Amino acid sequence: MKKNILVTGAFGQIGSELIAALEKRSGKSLVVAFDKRLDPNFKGISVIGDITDKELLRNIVIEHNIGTVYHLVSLLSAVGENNPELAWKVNMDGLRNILDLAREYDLKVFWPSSIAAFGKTTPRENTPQRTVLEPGTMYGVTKVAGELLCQYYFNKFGVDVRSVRYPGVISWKTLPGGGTTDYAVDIFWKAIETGEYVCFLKKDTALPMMYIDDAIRATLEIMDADPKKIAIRTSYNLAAVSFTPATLADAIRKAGVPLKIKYLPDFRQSIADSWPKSIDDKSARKDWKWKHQFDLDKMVKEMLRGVREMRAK
Ligand code: AKB
Repeated sequence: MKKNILVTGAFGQIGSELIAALEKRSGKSLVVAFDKRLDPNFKGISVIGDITDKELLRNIVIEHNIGTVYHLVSLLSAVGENNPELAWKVNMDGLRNILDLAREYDLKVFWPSSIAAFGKTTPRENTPQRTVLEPGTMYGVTKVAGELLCQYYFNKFGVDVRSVRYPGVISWKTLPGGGTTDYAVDIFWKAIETGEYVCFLKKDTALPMMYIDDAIRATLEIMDADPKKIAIRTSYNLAAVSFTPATLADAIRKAGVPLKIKYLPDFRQSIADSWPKSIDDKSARKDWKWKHQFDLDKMVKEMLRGVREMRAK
């Protein structure tokens, strides 16, 4: 019998759009959504619970005949710094539960790492796939530990777990929750609502970013790839565009939206300063043919259209 799909962190920024994409193409496979809170607009099967509750997850796997898990639950960089203990618990215990169940029930797993796995000692321009990993945030620590855990479960137990290091993901349907790259989403809402934005990063802080459609496609493509092509079982570097707040503000103005911007950096500045400015993702491009489709102008156009559509609802 065809096995079903579980998405954890289902109603978050990436989960909500991944579920829609999976439902579109999954044929007869059911997609089961797992999160800590219900989305009242979600029409499919959902289970509400705590990712650290392994027996609950086991019951879902058995009851819903799960064969694949997209494990997206995570506390992001900024919220993680406000509660490092919880970040460790949710991010590490959650991943460990999923990997243990994958081993027991032969599940295929996707788990995202992040540019947060890098730190101050990493080369910041065109950051290579294999390089120094000394993150300065608890979120980053859980990403490095998580990458190694994934590789360990693959080597030791044959768990087919695949991963990419997401850059900042830009989307309009669901807001991101508590990251350092969130400014690049907030700015679109403020530009349209008030024409003014106060940015929590300095104007010249370059960070790697990606439009949500590219992030979802990368996620599906790495999971569809022939296992023989997945040479990296920690996590693949993944890139699309890199820009600063000032460049993004210019691109929004160029698209016809007047925008005044002020810069008031807060604690997130030092997180951003420890991350790469740009990423070398040639391994992903070579191994499973990754190719981004959204450059800065195309992304800005889509974001402005999407935010306007949401506001009209
Ligand atoms: C964050 O800013 O914490 C995330 C990430 C880059 O992983 N968006």
